[in-house]
Amino acid sequence: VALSDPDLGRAEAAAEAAGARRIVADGLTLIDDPDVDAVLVASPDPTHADFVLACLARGKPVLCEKPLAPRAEDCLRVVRAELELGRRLVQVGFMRRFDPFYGHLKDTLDSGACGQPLLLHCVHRNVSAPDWFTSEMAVNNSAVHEVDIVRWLLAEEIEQVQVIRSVPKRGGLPRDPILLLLRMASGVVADVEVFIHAAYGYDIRMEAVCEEGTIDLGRPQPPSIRKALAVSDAFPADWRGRFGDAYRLQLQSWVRSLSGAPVGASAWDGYAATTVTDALVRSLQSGDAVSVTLEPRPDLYRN
Ligand code: ISE
Repeated sequence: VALSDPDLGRAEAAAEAAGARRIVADGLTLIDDPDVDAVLVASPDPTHADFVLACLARGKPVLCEKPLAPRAEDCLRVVRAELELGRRLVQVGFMRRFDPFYGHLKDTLDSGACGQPLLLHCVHRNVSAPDWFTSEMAVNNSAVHEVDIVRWLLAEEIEQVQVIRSVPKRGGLPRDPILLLLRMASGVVADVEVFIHAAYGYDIRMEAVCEEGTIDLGRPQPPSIRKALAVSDAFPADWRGRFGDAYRLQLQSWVRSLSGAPVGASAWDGYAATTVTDALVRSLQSGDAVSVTLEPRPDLYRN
């Protein structure tokens, strides 16, 4: 129906591709438009919470890109507004929950085929980032995906975190790569390598180490090429190549959910994930282990 972007050229191109009937000057005008039934927020992270609150004030369902907000206090404002409404209208775009490979990993974990999980090893490597990307964003914009997926896979909360710094890559971020340690309520530990300027490709990995065996996250397999005495296989340049199906499946189930029950990550999940990344940002600065304390989970967010 309508599309908004501060960059008019991009707005026009996106409106044409999506068949949008009008381009609106700003997000709040779009949310106000009586023809708009539901809203997808994909704006810069610090603007998310206010757009989502505007949707709630008008009773419109909203799919908001992750993170719900870069700081937990803003996520909490959204949770409180939704509690006041008494029904869930917010979905947070943690699209990995819709990725068939993570889905398979979760099914295998839940089946108990490999026994209880003991450790998770995760890798999150990007080719590079624009020069406005900061070390804090490596945590609250990038690693927030692992924070959410680890909570979802193990169905428990993260209670303590620590950031271990390594030798930074020359010419990159002041702290890149970094290693995150996430300790779950059960004692299971997840380690996450985050390397924003890894250069060679977009590479997301996870291995769950369980009592009887391990489960490796797969990935879509591009054709492998044998040539000049070598075998090679390509990496996508960014997340669109790796998670295209996850985004499509997420959008399809969000659209279906508009006439049924909510799906995907809730505002509470957005709040929980950002509370963890807030603690990680504190540890990034101090190097110390930091405890994570969540508000009590309201009934609205119990499944
Ligand atoms: C980006 O915003 C994303 O959401 C990607 O999925 C993630 O891999 C990347 O690190 C983020 O910057």
